[in-house]
Amino acid sequence: MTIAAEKATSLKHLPATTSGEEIAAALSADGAVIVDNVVAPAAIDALRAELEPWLEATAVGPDEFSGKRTRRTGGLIARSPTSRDFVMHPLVLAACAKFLGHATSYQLHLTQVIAIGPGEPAQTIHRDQWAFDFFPFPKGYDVQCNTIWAMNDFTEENGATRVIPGSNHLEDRLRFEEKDTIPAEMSKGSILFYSGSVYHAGGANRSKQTRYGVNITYNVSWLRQEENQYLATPLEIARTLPVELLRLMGYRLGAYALGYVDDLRDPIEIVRPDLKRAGFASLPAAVERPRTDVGLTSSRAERKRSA
Ligand SMILES: O=C(O)CCC(=O)C(=O)O
Ligand SMILES: [Fe+2]
Repeated sequence: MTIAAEKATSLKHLPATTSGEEIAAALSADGAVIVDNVVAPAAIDALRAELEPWLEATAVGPDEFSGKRTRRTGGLIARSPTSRDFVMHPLVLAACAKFLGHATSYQLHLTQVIAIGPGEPAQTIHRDQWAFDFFPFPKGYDVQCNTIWAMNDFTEENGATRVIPGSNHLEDRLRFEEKDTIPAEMSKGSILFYSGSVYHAGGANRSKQTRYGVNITYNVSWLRQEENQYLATPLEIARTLPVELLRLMGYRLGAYALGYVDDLRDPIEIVRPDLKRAGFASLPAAVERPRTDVGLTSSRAERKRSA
């Protein structure tokens, strides 16, 4: 398939003063949007300084998709206190809350510095939601809200993420080539937001410098997390974290009962026994009034109309 006739020539940019609503609207429309200069370069430098020993110790990828000249350093919450401010950035959380608002809640999916080394070829163009065993989610039901923070300027030459704007509306399992994509060029401290449904890839690094991006992604909390947050952050560190961050990491019930511990206990109790409460919260409204707006329970005629 070729989409050359409709190919977008640029990605939408929003200022740092934008809102979660505007980001979510752009994500629904195009599957990707850049928010410029969300943090000052000094904030990125602080993150980089904390992570430097870990970045240096990380091996290159084991396969072509991970990138044999690319280093992926995860476990950021345990390894870098500064990273927690990135994970919890209010603008990002506002965008996630809106974009994934059709689910009861969302959670942290993974944290990873992606350092694409010189000479790395372009990654295969993909949808991140293929990680869920290629499940064909209904069109319009997005399960991921993703960020890549530029740790240095992203340029076409150094491997800026390649995106196909609008491809979130296309069929699943399509194959594309680099010429179908555009580079998400942005300055250090800016964020590329992209959905799990948009086709994209890490770019080829044809420069002499490594391209550093912090990939922090979020998903609806009825799905499994890509990075195991419970094991990536030791319990002794988890006990020191703010409750909102723990909740985001998955120490919560996803929807009504997902992830409970032994006698229907909320997992937050294991980390913070002081937060113990009796039983589950009351049944969420969704249980009493099944949803009909996601295309799963609607009649064939309704599905046809909305297609
Ligand atoms: O590093 C990038 O720019 C994107 C990488 C990516 O899309 C992935 O690894 O899933
Ligand atoms: Fe990806």
